Parts: sequence; structure tokens; C-alpha cells
Amino acid sequence: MRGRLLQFVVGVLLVAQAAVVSLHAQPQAELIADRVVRFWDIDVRTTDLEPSVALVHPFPGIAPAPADFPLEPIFFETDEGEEGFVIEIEPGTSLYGTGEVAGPLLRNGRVIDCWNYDAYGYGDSTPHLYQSHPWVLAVRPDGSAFGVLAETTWRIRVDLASAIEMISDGPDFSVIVIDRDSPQEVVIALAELTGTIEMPPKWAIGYHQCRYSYFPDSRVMEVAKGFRERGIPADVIWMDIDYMDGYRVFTFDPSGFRSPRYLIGQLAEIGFRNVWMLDPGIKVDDEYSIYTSGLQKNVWVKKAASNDDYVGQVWPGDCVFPDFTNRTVRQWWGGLVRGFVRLGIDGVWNDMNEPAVFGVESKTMPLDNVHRADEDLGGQGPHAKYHNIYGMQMVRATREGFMTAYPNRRPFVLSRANFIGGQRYAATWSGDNTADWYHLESSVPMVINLGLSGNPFSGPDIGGFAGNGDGEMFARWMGVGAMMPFARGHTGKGNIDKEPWSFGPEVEATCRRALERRYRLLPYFYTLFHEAHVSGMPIIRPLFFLDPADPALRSEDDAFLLGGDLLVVPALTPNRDRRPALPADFATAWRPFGFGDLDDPDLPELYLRAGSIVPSGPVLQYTGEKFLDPLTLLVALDEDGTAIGTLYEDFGDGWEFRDGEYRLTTFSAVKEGASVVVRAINREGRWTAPTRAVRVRLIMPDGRELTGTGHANEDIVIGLE
Ligand code: NBV
Repeated sequence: MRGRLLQFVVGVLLVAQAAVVSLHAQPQAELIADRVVRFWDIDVRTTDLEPSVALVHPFPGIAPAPADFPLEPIFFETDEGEEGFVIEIEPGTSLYGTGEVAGPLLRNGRVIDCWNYDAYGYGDSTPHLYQSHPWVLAVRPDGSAFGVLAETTWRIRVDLASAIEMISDGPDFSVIVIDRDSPQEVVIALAELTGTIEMPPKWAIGYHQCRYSYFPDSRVMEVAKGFRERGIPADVIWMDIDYMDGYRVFTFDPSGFRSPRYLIGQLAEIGFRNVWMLDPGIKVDDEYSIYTSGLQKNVWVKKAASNDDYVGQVWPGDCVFPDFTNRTVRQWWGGLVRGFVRLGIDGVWNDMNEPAVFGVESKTMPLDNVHRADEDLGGQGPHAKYHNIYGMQMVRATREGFMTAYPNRRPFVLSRANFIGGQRYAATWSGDNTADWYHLESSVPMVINLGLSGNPFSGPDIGGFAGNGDGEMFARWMGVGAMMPFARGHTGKGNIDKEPWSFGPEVEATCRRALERRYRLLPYFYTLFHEAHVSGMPIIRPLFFLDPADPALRSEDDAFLLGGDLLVVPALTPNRDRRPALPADFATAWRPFGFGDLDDPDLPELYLRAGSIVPSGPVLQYTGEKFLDPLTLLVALDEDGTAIGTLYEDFGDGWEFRDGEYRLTTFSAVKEGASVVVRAINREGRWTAPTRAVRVRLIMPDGRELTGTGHANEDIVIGLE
């Protein structure tokens, strides 16, 4: 095994500070997939390892680990009895991943505490946010890469000071190491292990408008209508906790939200979808049917000493907490969700599910509380073991509940807390960020790192949750937020209004342009969501994906790739004083373009990759407003005079796509003599697109733009004069 001795020596040095009492070389190992090895400590029986929660299925060993596998963790124990491991990294190795983290993209030198935490007001050095991803993506100097996944749900500290070291509060755990030729392949391999996102309903990739809270229902309608009156595209409006009756989940405030069904109908009439919050804390109240039903079914998390129901304080006062680690409890919750969403609810927002508890220093429930978890999650055990997956299991239950209500619709669930692998159940957002430039800037690396950790569907609270901020920052944030996978404006209680028009006409105009861009690019976004669903490739990607061996791109997080073919360069500082490091072939390989909006300095610059075709459409006010017609292909030829790109389409909801009711079209552009011919060269799937016009915008290297028009089934020929 390469470098085993060296690793051992380095390991001794690296973990020395952690007061290590014993270092164990030569772990046990088995191959679980091509160049993917599971390791565990020499003295641990496999039966003593806890079942994996992150993986889609157990991935049993298929062969002994290959002798030439280039990586091997060294397991150790600290004098405090903690279990850990270390993997050396060669100089020049760049580290990423670790899930939802504040601060820069590059994680070298950072320590991340995987512990789901209500991190209101977090900053660059906050050690833990709302989610846990004990996962590191490492890119070697030559651009090859590996990934390291610790298979534990317990609290685990990921120390990237000079190696990849993780130390857990819990018992022995195994470590999965993926070895690949590129970081992209590692991310795809992670998705093969932990699963991908399900296709979201198309409306969920439109713009979402939220605040804590729109109240009462007339205000909800006023805001929704505000979008339509001003011609600002949006698909979704959100109901935060104040819609509830005294914060009792599954109820409605009798004065403010008298008829949710009516409100939902009114919203639907103007093309708005609705998402409603459901928190885990259930008010202790004998008059409250959800409480009494849960009591009767014995669904609450228990106290260790007495086996009584644990009671903690959250919004409604005294609360009990469903034990989502238990199948019967998830079914009980799912049944409640079923009844709730049948009112016409389109999506559910699970907040506070770290779980957050008020008035205690830990901000959560006692670690010795008892969960009656399913055997395949690890069986009955303490909260310390299940804390990090409480939110994940909650969104699993919510999703399942939605599916029982609407088996033919795609659920949309947003979760604040989650765990690696939880992308299977819910999208996420950056939690309670602050309306300042730091949080605007760090939303880019946070969303990228989440994508590199398996969850491609996320975005920040556009405009910032805590505090007000000013119009210029808001405009810039909308510009960049509109290019993120999840695009939602949100703000906290007591703040000024933060709808796109709240900062005056100039900011409103920028927001309109930003969202019009998103809606024009919906065909591309949807194609990228499909790619993420199929392969796990992130929707927004780091610049180093362009050339993983180029050290200049390794720490660049002021700009990002939207899919493989668009480069987004926002100005993230107030005085626009930073230019990102760009790939070496930037001048020849990327072509600036826009949608008639290039003179707006608050919008990010957009570049199209030479050799690519990006599908786009007309401006819509909401995703379902009309069918994609005309389809506009943005084309940039490479130096060989060719370009290629794909467009994925289906009904936008439902599961028929799984049975072939979709269409994946591959378009090509080829320079033939003095013209360029654009045509569909391949079609996959049975779904038939209604007849439509196709336009081509050929973006030339000198900045000129040539156009052509035709129909879906014919060649479009553009003269190059
Ligand atoms: O439900 C209120 C808020 C919500 O708006 C926010 O997005 C969550 O992150 N929630 C937290 C609870 C309290 C916030 C201070």
C-alpha cells in the first residue's frame, strides 16, 4: 500500500496534539464499488459498526481492498476515549465539501464541527451550522481527487489543519474512501453511494418570495399580486410560522388565515404556488388534537431517566418532539402531512429541526434523551447518536406524507437541518444569514460546497435574514441569487419590507432583470436539475472544475459555473474591487452575453462556453405560464467550429418521466463553409413537444451576434457574413 509507513509516521505527528493514546495502523478494508474502499479499525468487528444512514443501501463488501489503493486512514483513540482517524494529504492538495459551512470555498486549515445547530447570526468562524456532512473532497496537485466519508451520525470534528482528521464523540465507525481521476468523478461517486435529488416540480425552480411572516392572508395576496402588477416573475409565496394558531403546527390562525383553501385558490388563479412551514415542536396542550393523538400513539422523544416524554421550550411554549427516527412515528407524521397538504398545499418547509430548543445552553434537547429508532438506523439509542439525523428523518417523513396525499405529484420540501444523504428528501437554504456583504459573498461558496457534498439544491435567503441592508446590496444579491439553484427572497421579523420593489424603482428594475434572466434560463436550469437527479452533478460548480490541476482556480469563489456551460461573475463587494481568477483560456473559451441587460452593473456578468449550446426561452411570469415557445438556443462555436448542448423537458411534475415521458434533445451546431448549421441530432424519450419556433443566437468571438430562426425539426442555417 502506497505510503503506508509514511502515513503512519505523519499520522503520529498530526494527531499528537489530540492526546492520542493509541494509533492503529493497517485497518481492515473491503472494496464496496470500483475504487471505493470501506475501512475500519483493526480491532473492530463489522457487527459492531453502526448501520449507515447516509448511504442509499448498505453497500456490502464485494472484494478485498485492492493492494494498490492509494489511500489508507490511520485509526486512533484519544485519551478521552474518542475514536478518530487521519489521512495524510500531499502538499498542494485542496480540500472542499464539509457541507453547509460559512467562509471560503477552500476548507484547508478549517475545523468543522458536524453538529446540527440553530446558528442564528453565524459568521465565518462559527464551527457548526444547521447540517452535518462528515465528508471531504480532496483535489491533489495533479487534479486527480479523492473523497472521504465518515460513517457516523454522532458529533464529529473534521479538522483540516494539515491533514484530513476526524474525531468523533461516538463509538467506532467506518470510513469510506473514493479514489477518482477528477473531483467531478468523486462527486458523482458520492451520489452513487448517497443518492441524488429527486426531480423537483418545475415551479420549485422558479423564484420564491418569503418573509417572517406575511400576515394575514390579505397581505399574502397583496404581495403575490404585487409581482403580477409589476411584471416581476415569481412562482411561489411562503407562509412562515405566524399563519399557525399559536404556533400549533397543522392549524391556522383563525383571524389571519381563516380559509387557507380559499387563499390557495386565489393564489393559484394568478399562477402562484404556496409553501407552508411545519416545525417539529408540538405544543403541550390537551385541547390540541395533534398533541393528544401523538400522546395516544406514544410518539414523543423520551427522557432518559424516567422514560417520560421530553418537554422543551420552542415557539409555542412547552413542546414535545416526534421521534422521527421511528417508522411508526414517521407514518403518524406522514398522515398529518397528508391531511394538511390536501388543502391544496404545494410544498412544506421544515424549520427548527436540528432540533432547536430555547432556553438551554446547548440549544437542543439533552443528549441522553431516548430515541426508539428503527433497527436499520441503529436501533434504540441516545439523542447524541440521532441528533444529526433528526432533521433528515423529519423531512423523510414529510416527504412520505406528501407522497401519500399526492402520489402523482413531486414533493417539494425545504429543510433547515439535514445530514449527508438527506438530499434524497429535501432541498435546503443557508439558514439565518445576515443582511451584510459578508453573507452575500459567502453564500456562493456555501452553495458550491453543499453541491460538492451531495446536495445540489440550495440557495441563500436573498437579501439576508437578520437585519435590513440597503438597496444596492439587495440588488446585487438578487442578481447572484437568481442564478442559484434555489432562489428565494426572505427576511426576519421586524425588518423592513424586502420585496423586489421595496428599495425603489432602480433596485426594482435590477430585480426584474435578474429574475427575467432566471426565467429565460429555465430550460437550462431544468436540464441541470435533471442532470443532478441522474448523476449527482451539482447545479452550480466551482471554477476549478474547468481545470482541476490549475492552482489559480482552487480557491476561487467569487465566480461560479452554472452547469458546464455558463460562467457567472458577480461583483460581490460593495466597491467591486475584486476580479476572480479565471481559467487560462478564458479569453478564447468564454463569450460574454446577456439578455439586453448588460448595462446593469448590479447583475453578474454571464459567459457562454465556446463549444456549447444553452437552451433558453421567453420571459415568463411563472414557470407554468406558457409552453416553451420559441426555444432560443444560445450557441458559441469552439475553435473547430462546432458546439453541442442538451435540453431536458417533461410535464414539469409527476412521475411519467420515469416511464419514458420526457424528451432529451441533443443539439449540435457545425460550421459548414460560410454558414453555421444548427440541428437536433438526437432525441431520447417519448414526450412530444408541441410545435414551436426555434431561434438561434450565435455569439461570435468578436462579440457580434448572428441570429437564425426555424422550426423544431428543421436545420437552421445562419450565414456567417
Ligand atoms: O419561522 C421563523 C424563522 C424563519 O423565518 C427562518 O427562516 C428560520 O431559519 N425561523 C428560523 C425561526 C426563528 C428565527 C429567529
